Amino acid sequence: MRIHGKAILPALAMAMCAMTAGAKNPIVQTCYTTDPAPMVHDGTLYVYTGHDEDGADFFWMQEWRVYSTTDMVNWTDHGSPLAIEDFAWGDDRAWAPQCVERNGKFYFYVPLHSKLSGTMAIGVAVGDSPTGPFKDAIGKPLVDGSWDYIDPTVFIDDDGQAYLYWGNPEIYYVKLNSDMVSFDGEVCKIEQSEEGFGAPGPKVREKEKKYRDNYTEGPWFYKRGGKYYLVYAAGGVPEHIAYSMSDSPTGPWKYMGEIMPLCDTGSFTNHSGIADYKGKSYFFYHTGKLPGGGGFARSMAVEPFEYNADGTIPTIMPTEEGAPAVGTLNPMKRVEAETMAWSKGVKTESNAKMGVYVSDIHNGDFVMVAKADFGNKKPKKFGASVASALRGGTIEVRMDSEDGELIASLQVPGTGGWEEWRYIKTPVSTDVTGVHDIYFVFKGRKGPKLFNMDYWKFE
Ligand code: FUB
Repeated sequence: MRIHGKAILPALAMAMCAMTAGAKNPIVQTCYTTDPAPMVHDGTLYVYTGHDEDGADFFWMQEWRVYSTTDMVNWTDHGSPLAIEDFAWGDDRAWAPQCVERNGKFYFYVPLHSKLSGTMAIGVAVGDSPTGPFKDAIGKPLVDGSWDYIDPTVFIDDDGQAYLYWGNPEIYYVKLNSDMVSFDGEVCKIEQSEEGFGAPGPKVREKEKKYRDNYTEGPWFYKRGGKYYLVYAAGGVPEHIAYSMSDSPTGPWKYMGEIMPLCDTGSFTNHSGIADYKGKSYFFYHTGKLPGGGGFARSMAVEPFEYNADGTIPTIMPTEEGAPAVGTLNPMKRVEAETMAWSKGVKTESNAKMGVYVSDIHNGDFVMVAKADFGNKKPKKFGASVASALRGGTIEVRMDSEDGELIASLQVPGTGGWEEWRYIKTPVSTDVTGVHDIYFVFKGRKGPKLFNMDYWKFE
């Protein structure tokens, strides 16, 4: 690097890289992740997402995925614990999900195309852990029979009453029974009005009239400080995010304005979810910003924000930086390779025995974890669980940037199969202390897949 013809000292260049490293948007680089729905449970923030297929020309989505973090910068890929084939009555369009916990069970609400009605429906799966496994809770749709029936959002009020809202372009709700998988009575439709949502309902809108806004889809329903919030995609396509507030869980609603205005994100949809975690508030949404991304190749992103003193939500703009760290990662214990703050080139796969692991590793790819806190440990060894059906390669362990100081170099041999795992160790060449971003830079023959990586640790 040169400024005014003078070379900046390599150490300073490295320090600058270290300052700018960390997490970035989009949160996940190994596949496209859509329609993020956050849930905090037991000190961990989980996000449930859809999954746009590579090269898709529509929302031909097959599965839902789960990611988690405890520091907002390193995200663990839990794979896909729920897919279309888990619903015998569904055949297409694994769209925007939400998962909530009640009495130790996790209820995963999803829209999908119904074989029964030939339109969209909402199903509910249940599991004993936030990452599943999940199974269809009732063997049939919870609601079925309309193309409007997408994008479920669920909130359990302080009195124990749970509400399920959903819909595009109408807004519907039911009061769920305490079993979370049934409801009594009819599906209710919210009467949209200019006061409530910026425009009257889609059937009575005047074509030529310019309204303040209009509800489109993707509701996110929650309560804070005694007020109810309905955050949603608005304005038709392309979508921005707006919200309404109410003193009661079923309205009347008051339109409160835009949260995330129309921006150049490369995606004509947007879809939001909001959660408080470790004393801060976070706004999740999606963009088309991952390389190769677009309207049918979307990726979740996150922005920290603070509510205004009166409980209203400020304008939130998409950024590349995303959320700052609210914790560190312990590199001295086993860390799953699929826990990462950023990566280049790699994918993840999973199987029943190993769970999720990093795959598609080629020469020049890397995985980075942010804020690894070595304290004063000065580890002597670095080890990783790896598998290769071909000739393997090398894991270069570098500090603070992709070409930062090399602290270990692990030679990965062919192990006899892509799922023939071996744990291999190598010495650490430097005394490493303090907090660092760690880059695992993969090297080997140019062209072929090198190896898979399941977990790593410093000893
Ligand atoms: O991801 C498919 C659909 O696109 C969702 O259900 C909508 O909210 C929009 O994001």
